[in-house]
Amino acid sequence: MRALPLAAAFAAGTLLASGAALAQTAAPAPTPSPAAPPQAVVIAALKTADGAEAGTVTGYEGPKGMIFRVVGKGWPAGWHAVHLHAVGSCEAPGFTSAGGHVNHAEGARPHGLLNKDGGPDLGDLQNVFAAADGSANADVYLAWEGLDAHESDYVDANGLSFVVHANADDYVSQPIGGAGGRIACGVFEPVVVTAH
Ligand SMILES: [Cu+2]
Repeated sequence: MRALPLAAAFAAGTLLASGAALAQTAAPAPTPSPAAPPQAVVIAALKTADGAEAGTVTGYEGPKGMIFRVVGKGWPAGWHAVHLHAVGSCEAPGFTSAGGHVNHAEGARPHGLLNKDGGPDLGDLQNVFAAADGSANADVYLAWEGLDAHESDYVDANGLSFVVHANADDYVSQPIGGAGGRIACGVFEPVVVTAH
């Protein structure tokens, strides 16, 4: 539910208060309504190189960045790099059709969340750990602060993919932090909000 504009909410509250005063009754203390849950804006279904389901990634947008909720299954145990890749295409087995990390020819940045020479690029995210049973659960955050681009650059004509790598990202080395091969991939689709 969309929040009321502040002025409208204030006016409604004033009317309620004056009505209660006219009726000479004790108005119950207003109960704060719970904050609206975040609304997903994009979702990707992950698949492995052999076509098996590998979980989902759901993106939530905020004013200064995005949370990507990762729910993985069937991943090799241990740490894995996850990145946003620039093309919405996941052709097995190599997933090279997903292209490189989201970045921009103008003002391109080197890879690495811990890179001291101008990183990170626009596809860099935090590593995700998979348990012995292959499950993985994490929220990874993409901050737009200090970046030249924001969400409008992500779902462009080429789309956008989420790629899981074989190894952890060291957050420094080029071009992908030593993350190794691509073991799972999913194309982001917009989440369509249906009216009730
Ligand atoms: Cu990558």
